[in-house]
Amino acid sequence: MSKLAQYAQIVDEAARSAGAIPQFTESDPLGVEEAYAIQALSMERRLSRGERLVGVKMGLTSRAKMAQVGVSEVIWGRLTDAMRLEEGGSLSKKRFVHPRIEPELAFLMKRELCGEVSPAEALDAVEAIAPAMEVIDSRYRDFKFALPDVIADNSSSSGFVVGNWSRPDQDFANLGIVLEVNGRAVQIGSTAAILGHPIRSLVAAARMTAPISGLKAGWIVLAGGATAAHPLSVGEQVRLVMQNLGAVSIRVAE
Ligand code: OOG
Ligand code: MG
Repeated sequence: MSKLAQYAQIVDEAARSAGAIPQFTESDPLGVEEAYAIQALSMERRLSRGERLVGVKMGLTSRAKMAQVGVSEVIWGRLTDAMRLEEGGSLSKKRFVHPRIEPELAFLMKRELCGEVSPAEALDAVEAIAPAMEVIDSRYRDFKFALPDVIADNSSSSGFVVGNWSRPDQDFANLGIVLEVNGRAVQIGSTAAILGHPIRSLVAAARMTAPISGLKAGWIVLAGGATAAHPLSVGEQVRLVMQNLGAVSIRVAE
């Protein structure tokens, strides 16, 4: 087995067993391209077990997120059907190492989008938008990583929940965001925190996924956390309220 395939097996098994691993970069100064190759190989393992690719997540598209994890490059990862959580449902905390949740805006793609595109072209490829939350769970000890580590680990993605879809022909440049836990606001922000306008995240997604032929019709694209992420505890009821777009919620079970 090649080194990259071995690393892919390590992150994949860490995700399946919810066991923390040391950072690869502690012993091996991986490059970004190698890291994306590991991500692709670990995703192949999931797909060979029957999971289906349903979209991508963008990461570190806001200053709050960059500051929280100490990495300041935009990254992306893959979403599968098995990662999708039911709106209003619950997640089982023991399936994760140290899960956090963050408010996101989701795009539903009407058609393919690949390579260098303008914000107007990106918007034209969107079928709908929705409030969403992503559950991130770095497989690295203490949630600490360097850029290649987090990319290899599917950019920490481990779950997502999407609310009701709305038409994209409305102004979503600066929508208010409140992330509530048990009815109390824990994070407050705006969609403007996402690269100044969330559509810029979709433009970046089209460019960065060009090596896999870009975004496909029917895919979901998460634009990236607009605020810092909230660490989850058992018993919490988490709800995101997004101005004009509605709310989405999830409960944290044992
Ligand atoms: C990396 C993933 C970042 C986002 O929305 O910015 C991300 C992490 O924070 O562990 O999903
Ligand atoms: Mg995220």
